[in-house]
Amino acid sequence: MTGIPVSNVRTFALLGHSGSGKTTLTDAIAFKLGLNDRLGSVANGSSISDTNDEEKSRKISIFANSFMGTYKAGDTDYRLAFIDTPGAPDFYGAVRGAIRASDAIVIAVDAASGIEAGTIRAWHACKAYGVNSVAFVITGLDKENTNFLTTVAAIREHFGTGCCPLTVPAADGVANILDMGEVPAELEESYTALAESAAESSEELMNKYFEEGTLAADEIRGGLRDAVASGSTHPIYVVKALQGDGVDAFLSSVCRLFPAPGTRKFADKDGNEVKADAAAPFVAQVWRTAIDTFVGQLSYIRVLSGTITPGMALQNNTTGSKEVASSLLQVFGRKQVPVENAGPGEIVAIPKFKDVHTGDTLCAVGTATVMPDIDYPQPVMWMSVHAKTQVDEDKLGTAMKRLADSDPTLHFIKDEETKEIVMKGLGDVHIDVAVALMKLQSNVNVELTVPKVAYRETVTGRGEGHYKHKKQTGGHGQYGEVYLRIMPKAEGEEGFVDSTVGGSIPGNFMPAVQKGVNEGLSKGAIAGYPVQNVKVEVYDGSFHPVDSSEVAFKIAASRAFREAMSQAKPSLLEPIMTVKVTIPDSYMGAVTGDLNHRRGRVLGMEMQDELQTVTAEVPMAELFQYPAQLRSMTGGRGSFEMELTRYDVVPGNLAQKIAAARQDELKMEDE
Ligand SMILES: Nc1nc2c(ncn2[C@@H]2O[C@H](COP(=O)(O)OP(=O)(O)OP(=O)(O)O)[C@@H](O)[C@H]2O)c(=O)[nH]1
Ligand SMILES: [Mg+2]
Repeated sequence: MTGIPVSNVRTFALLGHSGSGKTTLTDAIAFKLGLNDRLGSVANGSSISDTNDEEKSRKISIFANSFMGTYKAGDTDYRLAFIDTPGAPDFYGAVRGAIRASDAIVIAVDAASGIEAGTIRAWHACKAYGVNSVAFVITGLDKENTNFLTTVAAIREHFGTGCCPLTVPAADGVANILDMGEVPAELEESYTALAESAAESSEELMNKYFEEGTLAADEIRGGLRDAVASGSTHPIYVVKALQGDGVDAFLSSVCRLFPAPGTRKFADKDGNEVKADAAAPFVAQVWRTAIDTFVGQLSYIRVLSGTITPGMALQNNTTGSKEVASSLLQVFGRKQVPVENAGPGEIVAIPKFKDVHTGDTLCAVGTATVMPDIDYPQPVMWMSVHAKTQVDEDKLGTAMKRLADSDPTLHFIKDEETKEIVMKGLGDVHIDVAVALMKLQSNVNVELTVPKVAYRETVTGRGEGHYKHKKQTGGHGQYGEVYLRIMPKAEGEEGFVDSTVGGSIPGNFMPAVQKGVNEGLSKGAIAGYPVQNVKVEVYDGSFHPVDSSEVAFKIAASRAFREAMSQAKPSLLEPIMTVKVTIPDSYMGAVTGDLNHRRGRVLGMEMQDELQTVTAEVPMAELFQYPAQLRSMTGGRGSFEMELTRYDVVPGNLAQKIAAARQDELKMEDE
């Protein structure tokens, strides 16, 4: 038992651009909280947070790792739960989970790089997903050519004058501006901003502020808590994590100013508030699922209400399964620290549930609460996955399931048209890491290829087809004759129309005729791709009272279809994606030029917070390598999303090439 009341729990996540120093700060905090007996380092692979082999070799975070510890601020013990998230857009799914689990967000800004695409994305995510309490931490101030006030100005310029420095560089490290006594001239404006924010929290303070023109540090502190809770003030901190400077000042302020559980309102699917009451029935949401080499599946929960203890019986209100919390753990790499209980705001990992997934709601038996799903970004990159050997093939299913269970942004889909297994993710790094994790977690080796495009065929004109299938030499003969025409299908029209009159094709053979047509539709006329958006009208034919059969009519229909297709100006269709590319303004020329190069059509541009969003329609075939190319074009400052919009005609010369390649492929399949 920690014995720490819910009002003294602080739960926050670190967000920011990749490389902005989140993990380095995490190591400094973890060391301060005594979670580690030495200061971990990203650079030398000893970080308490980046412990996966892939994280260590790439020197980036991939997972959202959570930590809990106790910190004394003044005479009071506080329970801190915090999450280090990855900054790379490829692992943005982890960030969404972490936001759901947190009451406050701290955005890291590297003084050497300033405000980056990842900083802005983090800020918008807080707004979009209901976190009011957002603070900033300036890192990297020990680097050359950096300046504290310049970075503060950049933050205020982007995110408003509610962003005010609270801890600042001082002669002997870092100091809290409210403890400085004499505030240096260059920080006076910041101090005034803090005083004004604090004054707005109560009438009493407001009156005093008007009368005296300023407030004392303690009065400001009192008012700031409300201002941080409501999001009218965003504290800016300075931490020199590598030197250990400013960590205490940061943590003390987090304890004093950040909101306690219950301040950020969590409501269930029906809109009922789930109160942060340690004595209420237990409710928690799974915000992350991890695969651990030793214990298997680990479900990370954020407790919303009530208190959980090891051995407790639970129900999963999302899947309906009955579960038991075998143990409560904190996991840092290979180290597992048992936790005795967890109450509102706390984060623990629970191993070996039967049927629990990310986003599920776990409750005390008899409690019906279901939390809203966590919203994840849609995939923007896909590759086909092929097992290297039969041994790999046999284990591929398990490997894919493990990965998909632990990463809601990674999808495996069997494409029925191309017969390939397609892995969809948020970018090339995401896909590369997934391949590495398959090897690491399941010892499965796979190769990737650019996916086959699911082309379609259609017609742009009308065509007539006729075939008489007649074999009447000796014995039981075969006879069926079909006349049909084919044309583009208008919206709402039937695809197959029987307009025969006078029983030229008897009704009982019409299903066989339709089968023959369907066979033709599934194979196409140009390159063997399925045909869509055509109308087939069967208008005449003939039959023989003895020799006609279903088979004969099916053959006749399929041959007539082929003839009609070839006359009806068939064309190849390809999937067209609508893409939204978000980039700093300076990359506009390069990015739109490149989109044109990809046969894209720019539909519009929109500017927000110095970022341009270009909307364009681009053929899917041109986008498979786009995430990596966009990154190299924009130095990692671009991001994009896309979705399938429609199918459109492939230009003639390209269509010929595709058809030729497809014919070769079909020949190979036949051999
Ligand atoms: N000089 C200096 N280097 C820093 C500081 N903070 C981080 N670094 C270095 O910058 C690199 C990236 O730091 P990380 O802490 O891994 O950054 P991150 O934000 O966790 O990055 P992602 O996990 O990729 O999003 C590492 O080599 C750190 O040692 C700092 O305050 N000063
Ligand atoms: Mg990191």
